[in-house]
Amino acid sequence: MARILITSALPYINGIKHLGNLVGSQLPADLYARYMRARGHEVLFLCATDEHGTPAELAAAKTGEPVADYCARLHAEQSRLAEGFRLSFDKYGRSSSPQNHALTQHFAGRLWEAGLIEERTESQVYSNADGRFLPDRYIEGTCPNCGYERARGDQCENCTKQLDPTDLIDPRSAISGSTDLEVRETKHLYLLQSKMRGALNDWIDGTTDWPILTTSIARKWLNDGEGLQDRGITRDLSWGVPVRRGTEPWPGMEGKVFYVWFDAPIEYIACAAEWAEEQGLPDAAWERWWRTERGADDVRYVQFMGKDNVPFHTLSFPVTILGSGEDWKLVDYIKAFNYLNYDGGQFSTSQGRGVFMDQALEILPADYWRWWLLSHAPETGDSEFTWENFQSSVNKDLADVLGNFVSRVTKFCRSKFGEAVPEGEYGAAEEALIEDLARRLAAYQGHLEAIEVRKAAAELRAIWVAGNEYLQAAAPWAAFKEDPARAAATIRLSLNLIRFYALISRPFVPDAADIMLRALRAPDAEWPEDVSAALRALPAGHAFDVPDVLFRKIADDERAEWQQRFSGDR
Ligand code: B3M
Ligand code: ZN
Repeated sequence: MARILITSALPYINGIKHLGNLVGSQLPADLYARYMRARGHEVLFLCATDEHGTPAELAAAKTGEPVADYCARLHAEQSRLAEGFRLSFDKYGRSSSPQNHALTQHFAGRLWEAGLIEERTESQVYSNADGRFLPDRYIEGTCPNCGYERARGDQCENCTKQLDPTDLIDPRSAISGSTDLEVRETKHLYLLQSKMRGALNDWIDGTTDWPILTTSIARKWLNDGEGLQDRGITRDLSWGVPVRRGTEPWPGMEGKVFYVWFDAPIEYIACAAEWAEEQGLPDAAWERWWRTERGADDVRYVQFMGKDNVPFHTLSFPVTILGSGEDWKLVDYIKAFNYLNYDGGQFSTSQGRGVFMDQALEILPADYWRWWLLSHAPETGDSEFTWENFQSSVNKDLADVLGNFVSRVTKFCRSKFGEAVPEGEYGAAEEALIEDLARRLAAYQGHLEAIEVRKAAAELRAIWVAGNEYLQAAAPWAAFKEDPARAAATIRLSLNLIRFYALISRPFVPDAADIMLRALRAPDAEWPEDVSAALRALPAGHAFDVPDVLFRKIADDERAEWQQRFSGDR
């Protein structure tokens, strides 16, 4: 039995996430966590809301709530949706937790002592009307290059020229529109990432089994000079982790907070501490996951994230960890995802384009979405959600293949043999199926262990199909008259197959799996280590119930209506 620490990238607090966000990290992380638990490993699966930074402040300002209240409300909302999608986090924490405050300040203190933090004075635009410094992208004005009137202080989106805020003609605050701006001096902390280049290179060299998407991004940033620049880790904001050196004040840094990308990954650690506190466990209970000298050397740590987050996890966060000089656990494996597009374009929060987590659960249960998203995970390249594809996957894979098998077998048995597993000797057809399934199960497990999500889904579907083909060929409804014993054997095997399907499908479709297991009165069944034994687990005479329809079909007119509703043209 292994110990596996799993984290998903932390969703930003501002607003409800769309299905592309879900499949880019949290959902595949859940698949892996569920599978590893089912195989008997000890798993700690953590995620949290990423609550600091300007977007959170602005979102709160928009609703008129104090930012702390806004974050508390959105955290509760995101937790509810995570439960709705059956994301089996051991803890869904908050980057604004006291644990993260303390740890972030602790790391800053250690990095300072190690000579990896430098204080620098710089000039920045201050808005008198807003009473705050403005980050570059919150300054708007006319582009000196192309004349576009809504260029941002970091870049003109019309001609793509990189800009400094002082390049803009007629600059104004993007928050209030005020032109009462001035340039003021302000002091900030810089993390001297470049000093850690050697250590990072050694570490990445030592990782032999990382997926190409991850290492290529890491190496590009590490070696092309651009990536490993010294990085400002503080901001002039009020919402965030106050700048301190450990528990000491930081002279000259009063009223400032750490930059959100400095404190967010540290929440992976703090979240374990939040988990231990919630469970009423001592600190040693979370430290054995995170501190190598307290046992975390034995832990396999796997991170899930979208590809845009890779540099922060392969460079910035490791700089924090390695630079501290302490015995913190480093990530062992990073699984990164490309993007999911929506119906010929992108998901867009501002235009209401695409399906968001709350809307998805309003129209269909979690399993429908889990199955489609995971079986189309954007692994090797970007992938695309279309309603036609979603409808056909749900109707074919879930309703016609898995759902129909369960309903046909249980109903036929009830009408011919009653609601209990019939007696019946397995013959050549059953043995051939068992052999085929044993091969397929091994492949399926291999894909899940390698976190090859689409391949795992494809193998699972093939396993469902194999059972259907067996049943179709054995045709117990026809055999029943001539050879009732043969029909009984087929049904005995098929009922056992439902149990087997439930167990192995559970990481993908947990609710359907639970319904199947309850109907078979086998709720505590465990992962089928041996197919032959698993398909004999329910003995003759074992009672069952016919479950309700597992998956309903999506009709054409519903599909058309949803397509219209989520198109963003409104
Ligand atoms: N919140 C960005 C994102 O969701 C960011 C991830 C933080 S992981 C420490 O894409
Ligand atoms: Zn321009």
